Amino acid sequence: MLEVYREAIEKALELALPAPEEGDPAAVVTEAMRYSLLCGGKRVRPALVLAFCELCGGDWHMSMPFACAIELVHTYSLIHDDLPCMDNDDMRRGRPTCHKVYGEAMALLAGDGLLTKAFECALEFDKPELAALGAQELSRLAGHGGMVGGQCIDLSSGGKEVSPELLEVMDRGKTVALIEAACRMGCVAAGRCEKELIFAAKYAMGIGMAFQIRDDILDVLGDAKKLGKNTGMDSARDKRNYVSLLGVERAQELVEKYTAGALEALESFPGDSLFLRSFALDLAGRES
Ligand code: GRG
Repeated sequence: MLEVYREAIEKALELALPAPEEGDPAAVVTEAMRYSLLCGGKRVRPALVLAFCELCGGDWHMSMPFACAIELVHTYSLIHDDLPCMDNDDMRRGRPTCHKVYGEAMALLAGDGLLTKAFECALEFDKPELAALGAQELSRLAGHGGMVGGQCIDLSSGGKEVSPELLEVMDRGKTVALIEAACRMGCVAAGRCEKELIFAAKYAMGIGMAFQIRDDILDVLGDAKKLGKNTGMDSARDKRNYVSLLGVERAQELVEKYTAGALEALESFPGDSLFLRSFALDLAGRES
């Protein structure tokens, strides 16, 4: 199913952000947006939108505007995170980062363009009331109370000792928040109510934390070619993470613990959760 979802997501993203028309004086910003968006991310977050819509009894095709919206926000966050004023990375998704190709100012604009385009996409959802709800979820979780807040803690904590509690707050913002938005927006697309949204958030907490801690492990043990980005970056920047705090073995134990929490959350859904179960298990052992 993941391949079916991924193929549909690629097509929808291409349609959402077509190549600029010839003679467009602002073509370069669209090209920079497309450069980062259409180059083979894992599409974890949009796949979660589609899968949660299906789990809640909806037609997953209908939730595609939400799936595109979440990938647009995710891609903007990667472009901005890679800028010299933030993490200063030169490789992403297997190729030079946006600012390396288009320059810093254009990369900043490309991120802005993707973020604003995301809300245009979300609001194209077929039912206006649910479109507004989905956009609200995305805005709340991507903003200062979610992903932006997590990034703020990340930037302020470089080179400092960080408690496990603060690390969790940071990762809940930086990583879990957007994954939570994806799961909850899938439920919203299917017209589900508060009860399902709460269990979707619980699943997101489990896989989101597991995803981030696995990311910390791969930063130490992973293969840069497979990952499409440089490794060893947290220690090079003197940043604390779960591996520096606990070591690889205990960090992987935490990955398993959070994954078990995600699987437990799925038990509250009457629908077929086989895909989301194996998705959680695959992410817990991912190599890329
Ligand atoms: C700049 C507001 C702002 C936020 C940046 C995305 C992010 C927040 C920081 C990137 C660094 C990082 C380790 C984030 C944690 C989330 C994460 C592991 C992102 C990478 O997501 P993947 O692996 O990437 O799903 P692909 O390329 O596959 O989509």
